[in-house]
Amino acid sequence: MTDSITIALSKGRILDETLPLLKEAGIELVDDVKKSRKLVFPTTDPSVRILVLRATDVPTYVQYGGADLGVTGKDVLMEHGGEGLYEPLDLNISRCRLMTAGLKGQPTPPGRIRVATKFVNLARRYYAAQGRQADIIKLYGAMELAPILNLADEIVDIVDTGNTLKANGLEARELIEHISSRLVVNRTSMKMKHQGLNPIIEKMAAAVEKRKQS
Ligand code: PRT
Ligand code: MG
Repeated sequence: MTDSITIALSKGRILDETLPLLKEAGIELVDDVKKSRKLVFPTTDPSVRILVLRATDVPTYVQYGGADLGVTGKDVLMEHGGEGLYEPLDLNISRCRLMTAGLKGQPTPPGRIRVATKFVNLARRYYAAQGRQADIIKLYGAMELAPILNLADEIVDIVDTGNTLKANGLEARELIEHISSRLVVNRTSMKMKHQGLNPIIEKMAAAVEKRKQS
């Protein structure tokens, strides 16, 4: 099915902001994603179907061609590495910052430190680029606990308002990257299905521009 298109979306907060953009590109879900237990959704465009996945699985599906297009956070893409993917469009949604953080008023100790994060690849690259020695500890959630329980000197995590850090006695330290969600495209699909994909990418780009204007 060379002309059918599969789009992988991230469930959770990114999904809520992606659906209106897709709608402006003429693609609407037939079912209510929130109420359904389906993983594959038909759309109002018979040639387009949508997968709703964990954000961290989106780059993997698109890389291996399980999906032609995907939407996920830049943080997730940086951790994945972006292999096999084009990143043609910044959707300017789900914006936040990727930061280092530690216990308030306790500066990072000199020398080798322990860093807890779910972004292990990204953190390893970041500290190496800074010329700092860091042992990276993989966690799957509640990173804020790690410094409190002396599991780590610092964490690498997403910060939006800063309320989560503050509520746990932590403070943000260094900005690693400004984050927003991106449209990614499988490299082979981009060549083989450009006739189907280009109009979607262009319409989504127009929808993003329109929002910037208003
Ligand atoms: O639940 P699961 O493990 O599958 O993933 P998830 O919880 O990371 O998914 P979800 O739905 O929260 O979406 C994650 C994506 O949204 C991230 O990859 C970012 O690209 C983007 N995003 C934008 C955020 C935030 N803002 C955000 N505030 N992801 C997470 N947060 C969390 C952060 O981890 C921290 O716990 O919110 C807390 C910080 O918020 P403040 O406002 O207290 O600073
Ligand atoms: Mg979550």
